[in-house]
Amino acid sequence: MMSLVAAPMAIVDLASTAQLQQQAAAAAAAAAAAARKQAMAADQQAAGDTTTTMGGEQELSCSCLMKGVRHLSDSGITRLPDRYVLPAPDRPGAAIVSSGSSRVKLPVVDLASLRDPSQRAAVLQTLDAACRDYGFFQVVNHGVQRDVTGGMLDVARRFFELPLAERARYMSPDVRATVRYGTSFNQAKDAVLCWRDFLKLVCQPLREVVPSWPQQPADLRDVASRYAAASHGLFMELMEAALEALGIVPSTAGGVLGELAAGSSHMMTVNCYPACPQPELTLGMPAHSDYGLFTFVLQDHVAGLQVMHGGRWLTVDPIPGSFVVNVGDHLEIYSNGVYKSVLHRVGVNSTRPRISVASFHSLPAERVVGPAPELVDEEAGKPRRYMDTDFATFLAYLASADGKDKTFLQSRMLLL
Ligand SMILES: O=C(O)CCC(=O)C(=O)O
Repeated sequence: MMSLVAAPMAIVDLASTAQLQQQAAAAAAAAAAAARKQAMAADQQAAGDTTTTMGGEQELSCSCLMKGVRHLSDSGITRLPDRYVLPAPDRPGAAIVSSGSSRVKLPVVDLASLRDPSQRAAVLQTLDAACRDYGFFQVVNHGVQRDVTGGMLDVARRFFELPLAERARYMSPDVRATVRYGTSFNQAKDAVLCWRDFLKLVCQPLREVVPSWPQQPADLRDVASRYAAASHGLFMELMEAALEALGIVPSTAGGVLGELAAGSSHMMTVNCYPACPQPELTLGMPAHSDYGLFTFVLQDHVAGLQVMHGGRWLTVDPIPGSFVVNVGDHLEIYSNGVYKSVLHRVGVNSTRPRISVASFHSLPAERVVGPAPELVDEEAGKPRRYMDTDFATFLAYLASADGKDKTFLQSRMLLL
């Protein structure tokens, strides 16, 4: 038992240790800030940007903005540049905070239970209800090792810490490039920029594309390819479960699953949302739905993802080590509207950077997707609700005027 004399000594020791730690931390932070400034100056020189520091933050050049938000955040800006300020009706209303009434615990799909024949039916019901109602759920007990998920988040964070000149090697205007580094949502078109930098990696066929992925950090290819393989495995398992829940008979389901096993489309977006000086005025990503069948999101412990439900934006409470999974446009179309591809967006905050990894899984790009014949029956009051679609239709939609006032999914709906 500790004596009464020893206790105050211990407190004094702890207090002084804390002071020393604070001093050491302050010195380390000052050194890191100086190093960052030096690295930024080198970056600016490398990229030929001499206007950045001359006119203050409101006069940031366009080329500087296109260097992304990590670059801006590192420069220590205290006011959001105008190009990031959303019109008042589109603003998130409030910065993402760590707790609050609009936080949501999404339905949870336990994969260990799904794999247990005695519990499978109950889990299928949970999955089915989640896809019909929220279009979103969290997957736990999935069996993907922590070193794979944690390793992916860690290598993602280290990628965005690389000097800009290294990251910029992967900038490309080609949306079909197997590797693409960029900023905002669609930087060529966005009238207002988003507070996000990203690295997009095409993941299919994995062995063929990995050699084109970034060489730095040195373990990125190994870690990200192990993660991509695990994500694809889970996708196949959840697709099989979703088809079963929809009542699509195994022979037909075998057809779609067989097609997916033979070749699918799989793209991974690694997102970086640095701390933002005025998070209430902007978004990390605007409201959108996803194009494919299912999207898997791996996020760190910082909240940011918001889901539209019942006319309100709800912030998803992250469950460490889990995946947030959402129904994409293709699955809404294939299920003839039974499952919902729901709008979601990303809010940012002023203190904590956030990393997420979104994996988009679907059928091959050239495959035409329409409602499953099993789910269309005019006489039973289940008319076909969507036109067939493929990637070319999607690209045509992006280039058309339709994109201004309709989502892609709305543009594929049949008027009944
Ligand atoms: O960062 C997130 O949580 C979501 C990312 C997302 O919606 C996307 O990449 O499409």
